[in-house]
Amino acid sequence: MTDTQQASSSSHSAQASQPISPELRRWVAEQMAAGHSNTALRQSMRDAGWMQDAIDAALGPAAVAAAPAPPAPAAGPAGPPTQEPGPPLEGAALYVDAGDRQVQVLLTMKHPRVVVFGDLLSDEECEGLIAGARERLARSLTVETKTGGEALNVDRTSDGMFFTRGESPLVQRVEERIARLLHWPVEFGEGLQILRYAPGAQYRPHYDYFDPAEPGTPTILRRGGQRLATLGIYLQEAGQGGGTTFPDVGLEVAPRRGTGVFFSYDRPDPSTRTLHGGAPVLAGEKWVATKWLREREFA
Ligand code: PD2
Ligand code: ZN
Repeated sequence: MTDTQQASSSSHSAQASQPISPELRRWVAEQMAAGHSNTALRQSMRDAGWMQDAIDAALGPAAVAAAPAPPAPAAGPAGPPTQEPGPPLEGAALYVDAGDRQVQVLLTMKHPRVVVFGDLLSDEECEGLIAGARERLARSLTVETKTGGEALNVDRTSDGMFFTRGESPLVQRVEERIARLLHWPVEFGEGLQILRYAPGAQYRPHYDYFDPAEPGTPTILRRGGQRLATLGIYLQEAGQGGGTTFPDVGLEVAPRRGTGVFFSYDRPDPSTRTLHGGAPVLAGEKWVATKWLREREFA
């Protein structure tokens, strides 16, 4: 697998004779339109169990010629998107320029790809986001990949809300800073989500990408494509507990106010080691903002 959404092996199972369904043709056209390479798509299909003749039929010269051209990259404040969201970290930088702020680099990890940022938001910005969200909180839902809808989830006991992108000067400023920091256009991000965890609340370990094997995922992906990366920013520290955990690698990030934890996943697969959770809050209240970055414009 490469940087593409996986061709679901459940909907396109490997057989002796593999007809190219309209659904597969659509998937190929969407992936090409999103700018994924022919080589990457071939690897995705191989990984999903397709045989070479079916891959050639789906991705040969005739199919490629019939597909729409990839769109011109969107020019956001961070410039055109690169392959993956993420900060430039060459030369073991201590700070990353986020436009209106020099953000500290506190920790980097390669696999999973994790970066912890210090001083990403000021105390006033954290308080402003909490104040704007407080009256709009509701028990958190999670996106249901089984149906493409949303549902209450016992694994997630926080309250939450979403700001619309750019809905206030503060939200806009924070989003522009994130776009510069991670070199990913504002338009490719979901609205900022705010979560509040009361004592005992937690978010059990999960992946943030949409599981390609689930039947509701194609519906979800129509709006902006796959999630590629997550940035969580702590707005208020719990008195105790509430760290962000990465169980595959034994990492726990302390939820210090103004600090951000970024992680990216170049494929929607557990091999990215991006299983992560919000540890139970043991005392006080934890508030966190989450920004998810998509493959394409999230309109
Ligand atoms: O609140 C957190 O620490 C947390 C942990 C894991 C939030 C999310 N995931 C999320 O919003 O996806
Ligand atoms: Zn998560």
